[in-house]
Amino acid sequence: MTIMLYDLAGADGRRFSSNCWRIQFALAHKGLPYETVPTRFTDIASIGDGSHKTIPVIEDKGQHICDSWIISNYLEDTYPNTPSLFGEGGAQGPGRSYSQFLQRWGMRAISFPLLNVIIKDIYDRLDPADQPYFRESREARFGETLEQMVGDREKKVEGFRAGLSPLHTCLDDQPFLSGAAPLYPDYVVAAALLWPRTMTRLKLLGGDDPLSAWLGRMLSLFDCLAGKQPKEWDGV
Ligand SMILES: N[C@@H](CCC(=O)N[C@@H](CS)C(=O)NCC(=O)O)C(=O)O
Repeated sequence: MTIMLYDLAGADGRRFSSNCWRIQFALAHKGLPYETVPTRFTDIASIGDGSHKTIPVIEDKGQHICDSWIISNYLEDTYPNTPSLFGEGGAQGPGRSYSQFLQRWGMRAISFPLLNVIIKDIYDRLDPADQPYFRESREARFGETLEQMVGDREKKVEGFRAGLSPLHTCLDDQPFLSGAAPLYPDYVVAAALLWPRTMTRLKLLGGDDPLSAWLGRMLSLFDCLAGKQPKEWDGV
C-alpha cells in the first residue's frame, strides 16, 4: 500500500522542510511506495484527526504517525525486510543511537544557526496564505522581527561554515558520512542543507568545499530525487 507523506510546501509547491526531507530520503532508501501531499503550515490542523502540530506526518496502514525520528523508527520496525536506515542490526543495532546523535547534532549545529540567516528568505518563499501565521508565530517565539533576526547575517554565515568542520574531516576519508554508502546520518545532514538550497540565494557552501561534492552525490541518489527540486543556489 502506498504511504502518504504530508510534506511542507512553499509557494509554487517547493518542498523545503529538512524534517520532511529526512523522511523522503528514508522512504526512498527503503524502496517503499509513497506519495507526498503538499501541505502548508496552515493546513497541518486538517491532517487526520486534527491533533498534529508539526509535519512530517505519514499515513500508513490506516494510522497517522508524526515526528521524523518516530517515523524513521516506525519504518525500520514495520518494514524489516527493506534496507536498514541505521546499518547493521537495524533499530536494535548501534547505528540507531549514532543516527539519533547526528539528528540532534544537525539541529543544533546546522538548522538552529541557519534560522538566523535564512528566516526572512523562508518567509518570502512561503505561500501567501502561510505568511501572516509564519511571521506572527516566529516573531512571538523569538522576540524579534524577521528582519532583525537576519541582521549581520554575513558574519553568522562565517561561524556556520566553521561549525561544519567535523563533516569536512569525515568526508576527506570516505564518500559518505556513513562510509561507502549513505545511511540515515547522511540523510539528516543533506536534508538540513536542502533547506537553505531551496529557500535562499545566499550560497552557504563554497565550490571547493568537500561538502559540495558530497551534497552532489546526495542529490543524485534515487534517480535525482532531491536534485530535481527547485533550488536557489547556483551549482550544487
Ligand atoms: N521534532 C519534529 C519537528 C517537526 C517540525 O518542527 N516541523 C515543522 C516544519 S519543518 C512544523 O511542522 N512546524 C509547524 C509550525 O510551525 O506551525 C520532527 O522531527 O518531526
